[in-house]
Amino acid sequence: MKRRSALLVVDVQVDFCPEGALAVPDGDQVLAPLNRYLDLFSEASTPVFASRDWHPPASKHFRENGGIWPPHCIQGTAGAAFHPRLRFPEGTIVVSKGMADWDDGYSAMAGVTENGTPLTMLLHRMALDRLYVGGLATDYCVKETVLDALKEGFAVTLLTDAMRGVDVQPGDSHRAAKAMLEAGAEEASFDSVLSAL
Ligand code: VGL
Ligand code: ZN
Repeated sequence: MKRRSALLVVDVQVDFCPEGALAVPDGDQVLAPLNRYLDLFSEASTPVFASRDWHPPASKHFRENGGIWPPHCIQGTAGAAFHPRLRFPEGTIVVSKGMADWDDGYSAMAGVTENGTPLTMLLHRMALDRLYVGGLATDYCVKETVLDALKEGFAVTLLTDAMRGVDVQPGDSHRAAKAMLEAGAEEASFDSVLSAL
């Protein structure tokens, strides 16, 4: 059966790019390949979702409250904005996550739209069952999003050239990619996506 696809761009926000509050090494390197994918998918009328880390000013996710991260992506701040060089098409659906002070919010599947609709529910309602996923960071939000999506029965294709990891421990991103593939994700290049659409 042919699957109905969506593109999910995970957390490409100012704070995760160089000079941001929680900069992912080479995080801005995802911009060019993602823009290429965004053009391709919007030309094919594929729905586009953009998740964002959207934390309250005090969160147990942050170091000062027992978490492991410096404060980042605080709701409404400049650092929480999508990177200005990302060209989201009109109609892109924004999904916010990590909004409660007890919530790490790593998985975009647990995020909600501006109307409060959970992403998973919306994907089912739109009859979308394959997700193409890229963004930041490979070893946290991309990984948790992909593992959740696979558990929920979605097919997932990793846009490997359009993601980067934090690598708190060297090799974390590599291990994350391996875990996602072992859980059933597929990998794609620009050309393979082009012929699959
Ligand atoms: C993320 C660390 C903390 C991510 C979010 O988007 O991968 N990583 N918060
Ligand atoms: Zn976060």
